[in-house]
Amino acid sequence: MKRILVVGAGGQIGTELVPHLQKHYGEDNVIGADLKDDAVAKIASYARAIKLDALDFNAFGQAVKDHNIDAIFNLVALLSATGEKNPELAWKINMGALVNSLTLAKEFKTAVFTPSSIGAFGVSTPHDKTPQDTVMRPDTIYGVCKVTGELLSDYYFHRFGVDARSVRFPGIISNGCLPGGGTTDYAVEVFYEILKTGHYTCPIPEDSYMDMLYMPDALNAVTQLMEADPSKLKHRNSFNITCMSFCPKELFAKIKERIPSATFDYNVDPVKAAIADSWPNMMDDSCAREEWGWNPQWHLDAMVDDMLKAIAAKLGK
Ligand code: AKB
Repeated sequence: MKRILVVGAGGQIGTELVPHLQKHYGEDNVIGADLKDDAVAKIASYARAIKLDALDFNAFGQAVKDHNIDAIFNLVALLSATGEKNPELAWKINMGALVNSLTLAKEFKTAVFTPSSIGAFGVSTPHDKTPQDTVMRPDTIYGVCKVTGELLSDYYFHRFGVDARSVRFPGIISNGCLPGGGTTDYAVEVFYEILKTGHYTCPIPEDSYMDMLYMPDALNAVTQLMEADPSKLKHRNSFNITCMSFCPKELFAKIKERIPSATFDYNVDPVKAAIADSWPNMMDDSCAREEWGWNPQWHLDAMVDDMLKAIAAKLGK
């Protein structure tokens, strides 16, 4: 992998994935693309940047051709909670970018990485030690897109030999760019609110468990999987990966240990609560560990310490 195009590069994952890929593959070999002018301007401050609508097949194809791309990282997505507000738009954007990525990968013989998610699971999935291969009947349009994307990516691999690989990301906690429109966003928002105001009102029920991952582990997962020996991969789209599982009450207790004056209450959003309830409590990620050496490092205490330090510095506290 030498020439990489990251589409949807201005979001939570892309903002940190582009510099991570630059470190691995060289600054000039990574191009960050986004639809929005302000995102493109931001990416241009640390990487090669282009304005691109990933739903515009011809423009996307031209970019792959012009830059001699051999790996597409497709991060374009409307997340779970936003998707429920406009399911048709979520399908159009999430599937449009994926279908274009796979079609171009077939045409230009590139690899493709598209994240799947814990959102691919639903209420009928076993919630504890959720197996790699299990019932997948999601209850959100986001999840429907993720399951379809997994199936389509495996189809393109088996039918056309497209090197498509993917992970099922849990909630990703990070201190770069804020997430937006997800169900797991509370686990990022809380750090900003506590450091800004000392108080956080949580939209997720206090005892709702979800898998979580700190950004440095998420970034390593992407490069580790894309560099993995293909002969060792029994699965491709997509691997369960996780590191932590906690509920709001447990995360807030960890923050309060460090900031005793912090206060928390709940104003539960029924849409987000139902989504959180339908997702796994803790996935079994043994296939990722066995097939490509997944071994996350950032557990709850270390993550909380690092988030508080980084966000306090960012806010000038
Ligand atoms: C969301 O909450 O929608 C995302 C996800 C877990 O895929 N963060």
